[in-house]
Amino acid sequence: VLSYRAWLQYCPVKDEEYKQQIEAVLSVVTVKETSIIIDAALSELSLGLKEMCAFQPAITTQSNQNGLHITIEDTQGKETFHITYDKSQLYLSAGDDRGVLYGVYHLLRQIQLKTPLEQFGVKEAPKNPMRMINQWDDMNGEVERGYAGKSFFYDQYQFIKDRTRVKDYARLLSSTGINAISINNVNVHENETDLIFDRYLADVKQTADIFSMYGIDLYLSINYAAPMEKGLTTADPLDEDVKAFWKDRAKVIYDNMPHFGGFLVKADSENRPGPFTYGRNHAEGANMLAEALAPYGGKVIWRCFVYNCKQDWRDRQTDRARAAYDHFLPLDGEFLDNVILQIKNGPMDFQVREPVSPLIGGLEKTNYLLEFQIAQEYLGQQKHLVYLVPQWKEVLNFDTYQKGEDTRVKDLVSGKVLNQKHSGIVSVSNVGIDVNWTGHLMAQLNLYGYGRMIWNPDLSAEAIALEWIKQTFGHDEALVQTLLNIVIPSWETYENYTSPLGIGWMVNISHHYGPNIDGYEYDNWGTYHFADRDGVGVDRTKETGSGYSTQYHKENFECYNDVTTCPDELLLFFHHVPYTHKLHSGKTVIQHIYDTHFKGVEEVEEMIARFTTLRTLIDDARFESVMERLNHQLYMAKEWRDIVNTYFYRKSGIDDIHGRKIYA
Ligand code: BDP
Repeated sequence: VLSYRAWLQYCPVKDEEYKQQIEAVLSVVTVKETSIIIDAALSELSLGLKEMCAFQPAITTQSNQNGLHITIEDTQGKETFHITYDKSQLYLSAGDDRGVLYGVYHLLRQIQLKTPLEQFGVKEAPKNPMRMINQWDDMNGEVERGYAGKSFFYDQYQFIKDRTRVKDYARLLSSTGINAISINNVNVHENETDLIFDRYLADVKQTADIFSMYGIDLYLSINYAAPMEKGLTTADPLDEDVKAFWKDRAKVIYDNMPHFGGFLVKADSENRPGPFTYGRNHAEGANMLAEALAPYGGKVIWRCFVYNCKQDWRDRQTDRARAAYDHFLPLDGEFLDNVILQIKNGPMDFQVREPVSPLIGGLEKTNYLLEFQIAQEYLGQQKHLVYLVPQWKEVLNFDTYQKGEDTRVKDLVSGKVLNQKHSGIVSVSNVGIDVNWTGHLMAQLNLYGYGRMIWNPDLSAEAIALEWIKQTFGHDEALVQTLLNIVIPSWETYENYTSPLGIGWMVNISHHYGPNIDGYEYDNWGTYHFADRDGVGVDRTKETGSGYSTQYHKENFECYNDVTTCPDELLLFFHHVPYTHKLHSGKTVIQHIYDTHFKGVEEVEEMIARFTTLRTLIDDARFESVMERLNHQLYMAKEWRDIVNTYFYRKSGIDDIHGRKIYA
């Protein structure tokens, strides 16, 4: 099925001349080294060439023939590759076997993109050392915030026997450069602690082996209170029995799986247990695990999504946005060097628009990963077409001013500025057992784009989308341009018809789909818009608000804290203003709300009109599946428009200056 193959379509090359050129340089492959990763790379190469060019390369260790010459030069740096083309010879020299794998995927991509051979030459090194995916799969077979069907890892507390999908997933991920994965939900439920016990260890190992063929390290999420599930009376990190418990687990795990990556931990967050129960801080909590894993080179990835989820906005200090920074900045420098903090991109929770978490730009002496969410929990749950790379790139290009001007997030998370021992980017996955992996076929682009973007944050959102479109749908010019025009503005479109000006939320509680302006307003999850008859927005200024703005360096603090300089798109995140407040755009807040909501719906209508022109250029199955979702998106966009506009019209009593009909 085409949709299952995603961007590894390997469609037959129709241009005979090109095919012959490819055959001339790839029919013999010389490689001396062997490893399981090199084997996987060679079989992928054979598969791709067979499907695209109808030949399979002869693999040899010694050859003076023309062809592809693969070598490993370990002076070159881990995971790097260098391809040169020289008169019917192609050279792929890599820093290690992962570099070979990435180089081979690069070659296959070029063939899919019909790149002329003379342009195959390239020198590549991943910008981010860790490039990770978090699965939120539960062992009962559900996927938390999964919008593409159930898990393809587990069903009813068993690993699914047929591993074909897991292997194909590993291929898809490694083709974009992903090198680490955690395979179970950060919320570790009952029975799932058995993942680190005999009951499941053999299955975990089998899974780890599949991923390691593709250069991907496997991690497990653990329950901080696991010792208590296994009979201890405490999970206190300073307790000797607790320490012994984890040391013993580490030994057993690494005896089985020397290539195991480590633990991912959600502690003291949304009702999960953690060191706070014992009066310990998060450095004490994480370091205890880190000591257990250190002898084996294991890592502890420790999430910073820590806030009190049972607390209303009672006083300035209880602003949820402040929590991660308030908890973790004072611990900077106290974590062992195999601990890596995991920081969500914004201070709240994967909203359509948030400022960048001030922990990034704040921490100086701590390893960390930036966390994104590919799953569109708050962005239309893979029923709406939203291309996320433009949003992520804004985060990566944000200037923190940590070391003066031009200290951008992308250079901090890559380790370039602070030289952390471990650094990189991680994201919550968006896949499930649906045939097309991601529910919405177009959501495949976010998975592909994530991998490509974190390999090289300087690739443009357009360039990434172009690669994906051509590999997925082919090269027809009208098709490529039309799809590009659909995906590029789609994040902004989604923002237009949902919550305005950085305020976020306004979704139905718990499942987070569809509009509900006051859904969370009087609840205790710390998410508010404070709309009343006079105005809207959250005051996070230093003087009269929560003081969240003070968590940024001076330049950003001043910009955000001052209502006259705060960027429009974040205005209501930082300020409570009257509906008549004038934005930089010249519009009032209320008029902006009306205008963007009408515009958002019109943009979805335009998306549909554009997509309709592709009927003859895309196979029926894929066309229909996308069309169906676009129609639903339009229905929902109207619902958002009408509910948001009506709500603010009633609160403010202010008419639309264009006299459009506001009521549903
Ligand atoms: C929120 C999700 C929740 C996750 C949590 C997390 O609603 O399901 O468990 O984040 O990141 O976005 O831990």
